[in-house]
Amino acid sequence: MADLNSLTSSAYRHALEVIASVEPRIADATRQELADQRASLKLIASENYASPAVLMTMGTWFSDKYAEGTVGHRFYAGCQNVDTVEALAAEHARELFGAEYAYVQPHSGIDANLVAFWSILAHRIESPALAEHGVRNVNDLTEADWEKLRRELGNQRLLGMSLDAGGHLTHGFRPNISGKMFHQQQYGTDPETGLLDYDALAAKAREFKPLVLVAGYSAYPRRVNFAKMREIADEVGATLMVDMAHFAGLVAGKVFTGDEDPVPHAHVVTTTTHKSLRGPRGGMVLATEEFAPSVDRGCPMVLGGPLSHVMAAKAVALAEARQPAFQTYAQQIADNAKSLAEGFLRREANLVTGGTDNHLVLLDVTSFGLTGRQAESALLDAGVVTNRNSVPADPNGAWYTSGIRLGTPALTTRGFGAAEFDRVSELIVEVLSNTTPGTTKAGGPSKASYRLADGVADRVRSASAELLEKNPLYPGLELA
Ligand code: DSN
Repeated sequence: MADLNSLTSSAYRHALEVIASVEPRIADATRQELADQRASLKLIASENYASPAVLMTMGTWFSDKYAEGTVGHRFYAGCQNVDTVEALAAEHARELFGAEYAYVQPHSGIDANLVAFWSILAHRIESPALAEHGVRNVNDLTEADWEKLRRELGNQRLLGMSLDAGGHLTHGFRPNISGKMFHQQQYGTDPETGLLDYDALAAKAREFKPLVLVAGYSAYPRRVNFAKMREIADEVGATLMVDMAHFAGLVAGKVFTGDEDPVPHAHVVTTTTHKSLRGPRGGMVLATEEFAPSVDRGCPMVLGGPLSHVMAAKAVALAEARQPAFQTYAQQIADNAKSLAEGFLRREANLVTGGTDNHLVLLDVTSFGLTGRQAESALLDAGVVTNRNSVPADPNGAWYTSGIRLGTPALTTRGFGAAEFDRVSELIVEVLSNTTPGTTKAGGPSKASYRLADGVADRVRSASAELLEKNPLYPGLELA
């Protein structure tokens, strides 16, 4: 048998020829995307590089199949192979995370969170209502019962981490549906340390008495004690939902264990599958047996037909994550983040919370005299792909921001280690300390325009190229 690299190269070359026979511009853009990803330092904390096996699994005829329902209970005929796929993906997820139940149909993180919210509402509201009305099934409730339930549904409370403290849009941010379907309040971090203050959070929970306490984050560079979160939830009668989208790979790879592993502590855990978990773009919900029946109704409650080709790719990615090598990878993600943070601190840059102990670093760029937007653009000019991000109580708001969020999962997949990440911090500081803010047309200070000193972008690009060439993306994959 040919080796895997040459099989992969040959498969992609042929696939691109087939695509080009219909729309050559898409084949060209696909080739270019690989070239661009290969040539840049990808530091977006929510991105990664899925394996060729995961990527290829998405390009099959499972894409054509409708399969609303659940395994063995579908609303379409001919779902026997989708059943195999979904059951396998769920089995891998349960085994990998030690979860009682796994639902692999959500198409994305927001879908997974919506399934979780509605499941918690349905579970917490239907169960007492069913008992109160002496019925066993929601279908037996009368229209008057439903009217009462609808009023109760619209009156529930959610407490989640605020966006500028590192939470996510779907954790009760006002403009998001999660901030509209619930009465919401947000918890932040300690203004001095930037760290979660569990006592303040508990006090807020006691006062607000939420139905749902959401833990998890997109831009908080620290670990969370989920045992404490569960204690707080139990004390106020809340359901603990953890969104582990960002750090699912660290949970899968056993870097986060004990109190830092959300699965034994939360009632419901949601995740995406494409970030540190390194799978296909999609979502997933894990739950206790108690919540499983309501999560299982994700379709038709919130979702339509599952993406069977993506569920297949989830199964492949989860099988990869069950290999011992994934634990080594996950530990390296955390070690690399530490090295990146230490590199910044040695070079006198400011980090929110003063460091990291997960996969991301939040660099406060105000000490360089820049907004996040200026820093993001200057870095991109030098081939460093990051995203601007709010810092707690951000004076520049959510559009311009004052921070840059940097994550290590993608470059760790390429093989970068602690020394390379130290060099990355040096290159980033070189760009930022050679960038000056521009002015508006009226002559005032601009939050968007900037000037990167001559020669810096080229110098940083060529230094990055050395690192990138030593750690190739998809080594051995050749499209020409
Ligand atoms: N957009 C993802 C992130 O970058 O964190 C989360 O939805």
